[in-house]
Parts: sequence; structure tokens; C-alpha cells
Amino acid sequence: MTLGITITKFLLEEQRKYPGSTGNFTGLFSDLVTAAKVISREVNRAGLIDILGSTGYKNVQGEEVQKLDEFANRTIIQTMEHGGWLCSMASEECEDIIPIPDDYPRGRYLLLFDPLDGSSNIDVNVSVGTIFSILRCECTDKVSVKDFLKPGTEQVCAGYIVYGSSTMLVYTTGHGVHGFTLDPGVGEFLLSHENITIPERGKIYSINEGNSRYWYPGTARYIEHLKNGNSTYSARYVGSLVADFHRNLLKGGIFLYPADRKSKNGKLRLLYEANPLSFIVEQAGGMASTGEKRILDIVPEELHQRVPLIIGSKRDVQEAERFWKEG
Ligand code: P6P
Repeated sequence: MTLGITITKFLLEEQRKYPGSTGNFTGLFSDLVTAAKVISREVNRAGLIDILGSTGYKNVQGEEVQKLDEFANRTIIQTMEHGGWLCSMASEECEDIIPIPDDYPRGRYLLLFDPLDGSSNIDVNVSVGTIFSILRCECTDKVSVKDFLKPGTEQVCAGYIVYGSSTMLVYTTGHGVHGFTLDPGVGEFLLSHENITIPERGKIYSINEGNSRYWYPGTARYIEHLKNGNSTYSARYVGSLVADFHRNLLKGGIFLYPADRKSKNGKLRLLYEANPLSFIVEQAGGMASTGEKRILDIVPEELHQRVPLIIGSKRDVQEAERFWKEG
């Protein structure tokens, strides 16, 4: 494909490769792109309007809900609910699944999303992101939570939008990973990174070393190995999953939010953080693991289930697994 083409044209070209396709997925994705543009506009002027700071509410995770979190959540729900593409949605900000209003048509897809990940960074102008995952819905009658509890291998699409020095949308449908950069002047996402692949081994490791007192021996020995082993690694940790993941995807490296004595199942969420990023990294030639098993093989038990996440360059993740298992 020609670099610089719009994401809409890219989607239509992709759709033409599958004669039987109905165009529903393209319609769904186009609405998601619209939501991304609206969120990007607000994120990029957060310092200028009274949307900074907290709402004073706490979300289902018990975390302070930043006004931009709430705005992003509302924008995605209101943009996606009337198109007739979805039969339900699930959000990090909502305890229960989000039904499609009765007077709107229903489709055959489920959308799961973290509307604004890294929200604690909003007020200090550090990159934040939206993460999304799309499943087919086999539901015939009323949709329930169990329709969402599918292993990551069943995702039909996964992606994220990173609101950084530029706004980028990166996604996969199982046919490679493609990146689009928003041109605010035109109001279009333009193809800037076709067929992204992650280097087999990187030189960057990303982990919150403030948690080192809680680490299990395998983690402690692995990080020690990176610091004092034969290779020289740099520590890079933004504290915003999408920003850390995106940098490592393009440059190579490993991100770890492992299980430790404080967080027995890690901190990050399986369905709308770990699964979508794991689909992307595997499509880019990388790997994603709990330390013991492939993330995409996990059969979820709860909507907001946490999971340990070790993700990035294949050789780095394999090495981290070896230390973890020895530990
Ligand atoms: P910690 C942000 O709150 C987040 O969910 C991810 O974006 C990020 O990777 C992680 O938590 C940071 O957590 O415990 O290192 O501050």
C-alpha cells in the first residue's frame, strides 16, 4: 500500500481482499476512528479547558476517574452504540457490560476497551492511550458477560491509539500490524507504518523498579541480569502502558508488569489491555507471556481479571521466562 493513504482507503483495500465480507467490520472500525479523533482533540487541549483534574468519582477499579477518562469513555460508547455493528460493549470504566439501547440496531461484534489508559499521567502531559479489542458475538438471544470471556486467540481485531507527540492508531486483524498517524490539519489518520515488526531482541527494559521489594526471585534475577549481564540495556518506563508498549514495539525491548508479592496476578487487565497488545505483538513477531504461559491462550473467568504481563521482543520474553521458571 502507498504510505500516506487514509485509514479509510486502507480498510476498503483490505476489505476487497475478502469478497464475502459484508462491510460491517469496516463500518465498525470507521466509527472507532471517529471516536479516536474526538478523544485526540480533547487530550491535546486538556491544558486549555477545564477538563483536567479529577471528577471526584472512583471507577470499578477503585481508581480516581479523571475527567478525560470519563470523556473518552462516554465518547466511545456514544459513537459506537448506534451504528448497528455491535451487540454489546465492555469498558475498564464500567463494572458491567454496556448494552446497546433497545431502539438501536444490533450487530455481530463485541467491543472491549480501556478508554484512556495511563490516566494518572494526564495532568502532567505524558502520553496516554486507548486500547481496544473486537470479538465476534455468537450470542443468539440476550448478551451476557460470558460472551466476552473468550481467549485472546478469538480476537478478530486489536489496536490502540497513543496520544503522544503525535496521535497514532496501530491495529491488527491478523494480517500484520499497521500504524497510522493523525494529520490534525486534514483530520485524517494516514498510513505511516505498514507491516510493523518488532526486533527479535531489544536493548530496552520497562518495569516499575519501585516494586522491586515485592519481586519474586525470578524477576529480581532477570532484571539484575539485564543490568549486569553481557548486554547493555536501557531502562525506559513512562508508567503509561500504551506509551511503553508502542516504543518497545518500534524499537525492540521488553515490558514487564509481573506477578509479585503485592500483586499476585499483576496489575494489568486481561481482556482490554493484555489480550489486544498480545495479539499485536505476536502479529509483529514478538511474544507475550504471564511468565509461564502464552497470554492469548488464557480462558478468562472475569471481565476485569488481572494478569501478569511480560511482552515484547521474542528473545527477551523467552529469556525472562527462563529466569521466571528457574526462580
Ligand atoms: P505502576 C496506568 O495506570 C497503568 O494502568 C498502565 O498504563 C501502566 O503501565 C501501569 O498502570 C503503571 O503502573 O504501578 O507502575 O504505576
